[in-house]
Amino acid sequence: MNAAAEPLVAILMGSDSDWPKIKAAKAALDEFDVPCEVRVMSAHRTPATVQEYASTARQRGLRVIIAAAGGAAHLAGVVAAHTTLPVIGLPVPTQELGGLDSLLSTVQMPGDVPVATMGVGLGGPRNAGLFAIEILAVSDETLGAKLNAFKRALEQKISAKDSRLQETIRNDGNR
Ligand code: RP5
Repeated sequence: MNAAAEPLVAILMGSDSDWPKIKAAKAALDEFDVPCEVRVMSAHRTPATVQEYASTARQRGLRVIIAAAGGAAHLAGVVAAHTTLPVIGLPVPTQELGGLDSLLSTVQMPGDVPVATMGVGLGGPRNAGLFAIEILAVSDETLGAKLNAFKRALEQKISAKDSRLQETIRNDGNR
């Protein structure tokens, strides 16, 4: 897979003001060479565009949709209402209520319309990208192997941090 190929993942956001806060989702997809498209559309400001996009997404070859929004964050839910593709909800932090508003509006879906909601804050966007990759990897062995390598590298990274911390604690104790 590569970025020039037809997109398998869509990253949608309610406003371009969301982009700086969520672009780690695309960085994760790029890291794994998963082609994606990035669009701004709003459940409230451009509802017809959202309906058209979501209801034709599967036939256009998309496999997973990440939907990010802040405040009264209904984008992921509305997208999920119009598609059978898996939808990953990404609540965007807000100045007013810190993102709790976005989180609750995204996660509290009624039964029969699932949205897999990520956390608010730094980890959420990256996890949205990685979760999309994990969904694709269910039927893609190459991607599965890349995820295994990623997990091994993560293990090594944290183990190195642990060794460094032990060293720091020993040195502190010797002072
Ligand atoms: C939401 O309203 C968007 O997802 C964004 O997080 C928030 C504010 O949008 P702007 O007023 O910055 O365009 O729909």
